[in-house]
Amino acid sequence: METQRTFCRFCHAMCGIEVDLEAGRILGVRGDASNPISQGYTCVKGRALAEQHEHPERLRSAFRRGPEGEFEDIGSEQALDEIAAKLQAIIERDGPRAVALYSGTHGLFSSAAPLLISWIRSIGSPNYFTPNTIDQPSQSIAWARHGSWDAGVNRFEDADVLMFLGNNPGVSAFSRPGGPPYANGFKHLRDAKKRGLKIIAVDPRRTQLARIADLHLAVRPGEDPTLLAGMVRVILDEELYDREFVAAHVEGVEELRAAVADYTPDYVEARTGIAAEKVERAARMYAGGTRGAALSCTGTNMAPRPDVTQHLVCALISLCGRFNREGDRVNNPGVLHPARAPRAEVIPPRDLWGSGPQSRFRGLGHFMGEMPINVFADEILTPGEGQIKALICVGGNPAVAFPDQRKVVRALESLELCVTADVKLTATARLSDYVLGCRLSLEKPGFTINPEAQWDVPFAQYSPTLIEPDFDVIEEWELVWGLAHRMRTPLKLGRLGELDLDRKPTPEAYLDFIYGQRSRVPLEEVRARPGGAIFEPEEPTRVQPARPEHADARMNVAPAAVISQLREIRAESPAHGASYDGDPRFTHRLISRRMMEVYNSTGDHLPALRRKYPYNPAFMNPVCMEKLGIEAGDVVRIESDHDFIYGVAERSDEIEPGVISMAHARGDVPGHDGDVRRIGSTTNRLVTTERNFEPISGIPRQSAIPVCVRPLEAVELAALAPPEALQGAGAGA
Ligand SMILES: Nc1nc2c(c(=O)[nH]1)N[C@H]1C(S)=C(S)[C@@H](COP(=O)(O)OP(=O)(O)OC[C@H]3O[C@@H](n4cnc5c(=O)[nH]c(N)nc54)[C@H](O)[C@@H]3O)O[C@H]1N2
Ligand SMILES: Nc1nc2c(c(=O)[nH]1)N[C@H]1C(S)=C(S)[C@@H](COP(=O)(O)OP(=O)(O)OC[C@H]3O[C@@H](n4cnc5c(=O)[nH]c(N)nc54)[C@H](O)[C@@H]3O)O[C@H]1N2
Ligand code: SF4
Ligand SMILES: [Mo]
Repeated sequence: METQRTFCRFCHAMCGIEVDLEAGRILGVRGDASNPISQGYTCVKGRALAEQHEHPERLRSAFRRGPEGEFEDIGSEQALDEIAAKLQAIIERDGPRAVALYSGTHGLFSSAAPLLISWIRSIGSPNYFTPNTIDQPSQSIAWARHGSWDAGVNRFEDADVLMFLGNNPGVSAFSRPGGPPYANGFKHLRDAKKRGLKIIAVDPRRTQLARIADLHLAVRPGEDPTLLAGMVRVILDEELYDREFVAAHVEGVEELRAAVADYTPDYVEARTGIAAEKVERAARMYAGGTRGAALSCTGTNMAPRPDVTQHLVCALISLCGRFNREGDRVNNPGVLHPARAPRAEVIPPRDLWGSGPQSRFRGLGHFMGEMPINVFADEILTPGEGQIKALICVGGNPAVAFPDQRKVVRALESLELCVTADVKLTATARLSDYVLGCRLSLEKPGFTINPEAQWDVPFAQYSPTLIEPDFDVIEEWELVWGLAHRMRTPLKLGRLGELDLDRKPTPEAYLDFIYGQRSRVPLEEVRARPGGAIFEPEEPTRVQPARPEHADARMNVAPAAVISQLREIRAESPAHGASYDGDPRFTHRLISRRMMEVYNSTGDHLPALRRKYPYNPAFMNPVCMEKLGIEAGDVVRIESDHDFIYGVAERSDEIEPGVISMAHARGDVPGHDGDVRRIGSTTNRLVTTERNFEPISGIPRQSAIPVCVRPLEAVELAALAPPEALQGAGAGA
């Protein structure tokens, strides 16, 4: 047996781990206590790496689906030959726009990410999709419209106050700039509290974070814009902002003051459900700190009007001047990223959208170089010039993760060619014509480039290939290279140059090409330090002074579009928040959440991760359950104004009556409704892409969804599925 130090790649956090290996098998996984970020932490998913790598349902080759839906093993080389020929024929017949690419979470995490974009651009198709447009697109919109600061927001290490909206880092291992590092973030938060950090948590749910917060604001789902407008009003009225910083770098304060003037304590309380006194206390606590950011993640970004919420978060940061200043130490000047010496200067507001390729639907078009997922299904289903006929899906699972599930499934079924590169036969893979099995984390080399920006220290780690599989699985970049090689599509990567289409690089040479040309520290130095190391530059990097030509640049806290949205929201009655859009049918709001045991849909088939909840529970307040006459474990029907799903009720006193809290991307296609107790269902069936979406990114309302809920009648239960199917809780999807 040998022990190797590597890092977990089940999720984006990349905790340091030690793996015991014997003859290509994983005997044990432990946290690496010497890793300065994760400090020995692992979660239940990381400890399931052995199961994930060795699961009997893993894809161990490439398959072609036959006419009866059966999958035939044809091996990856033949699969690539056939796929390339089919793509070529479709492009010749219908033009490049007929080909689309979806790079899901595991496409984006993989070293293939830049290659995937290069390939679809090279073909000449604008149909490049990623989860970015259904995750937190309002982050980029708000910072672009508001303007930003080259040296970034205050570092987590220095913060004395942090306000989190719709973020639960202890479970998601995720946060935003200014928040804790991803890996073991909850411990970093608890340590920071010991040194005096104050935490404000804004979440309808009493989360793990809310329980350690100094102030928990249990906002009514979707009412964050009103809450934030109320807080900004207090900060401006009481002159709690950083007047010196604002005078030098911020404009629009008077317009913003006028727009939030009507967000009076009474109005805010009536609408958000938070006592006026508590809103004031939160504003004073946040503004009373000296360093530390406000940050908002998926909860707020999926609820209605994320563009406004996110803008007000930017305004809370700029009004209080929570940016790194000239001379401040830059703790992480980049390791695998290029060296950077940021400046204490404003990056002025700019438009990042509106000029790229257009979609045929809803006035939407390219956003940050991507086609919005909002239009994905319609672009496939609607005949005419530009219709998508072929899809390559890498490390993603649209059949359960995309809004409007029923339409997305119809779209996937209707494709002329659907290719999925994954590690298991997912709901999406089963609808595909070709499925290519991919290498899992320990079967490929890698660097910790993805989480580097969230680390306050210049740490980096490399892992070689630890297990060489004896079956036919490929890396994601090999899929792209294999198609480009056959189709002769150039792979041009800007300053990195062009990848040779005739000589396939080795896995290590590929990493050198992608990361090695611009990293501050040569890859060889990182490779030479098993377990990783902190790579301090000889001289500490400091924030540089502003360039004179930037002296007049200002961030804008009052862009016209935001001001008019603030007026629109204020014109609604205060009862709006409480009455679920004024529609008496909808008695509850369903909010999104992450579960520790799965990563979106990844891991839902692994026995160790299914032990606690094989399905995704519909968490409800006991008062609601009593009113409905249901017990934990009963199946309920949850209905929005668009569609319905079945859910398995679970008791939770973390949420108020009137709220249902449920994860997304579980279950399977609608035909599997009868399996709800075994595999769960996806909340995405409740979401429509045609209403309640943001105008620039198209992100639809994926949290704070107005719904009604009722128990199933005995006859419905019987019609849904034979009782034994509902009871079976065996492993595997
Ligand atoms: N274990 C695990 N980790 C994950 C994932 C996973 O599936 N499982 N997914 C990964 C992905 S893709 C992402 S993008 C990140 C996301 O990371 P986070 O954004 O931290 O995700 P959550 O843990 O769901 O936290 C969102 C919180 O928002 C709250 N919320 C819901 N609606 C509202 C609202 O209207 N207002 C406010 N203020 N709060 C609201 C929810 O109750 C929840 O606690 O996590 C990543 N990490
Ligand atoms: N209603 C609602 N909808 C949402 C959200 C929400 O909160 N509410 N969250 C949204 C967010 S933030 C996101 S990011 C998206 C996620 O959307 P997707 O990325 O489409 O969904 P995942 O389930 O993360 O898909 C990852 C896939 O990668 C596979 N995989 C795992 N490891 C590997 C690997 O090493 N290689 C390859 N090739 N494949 C691998 C898994 O089996 C899985 O099928 O969902 C979005 N949808
Ligand atoms: S938090 Fe993410 S990286 Fe860390 S052990 Fe869990 S799954 Fe792995
Ligand atoms: Mo995400």
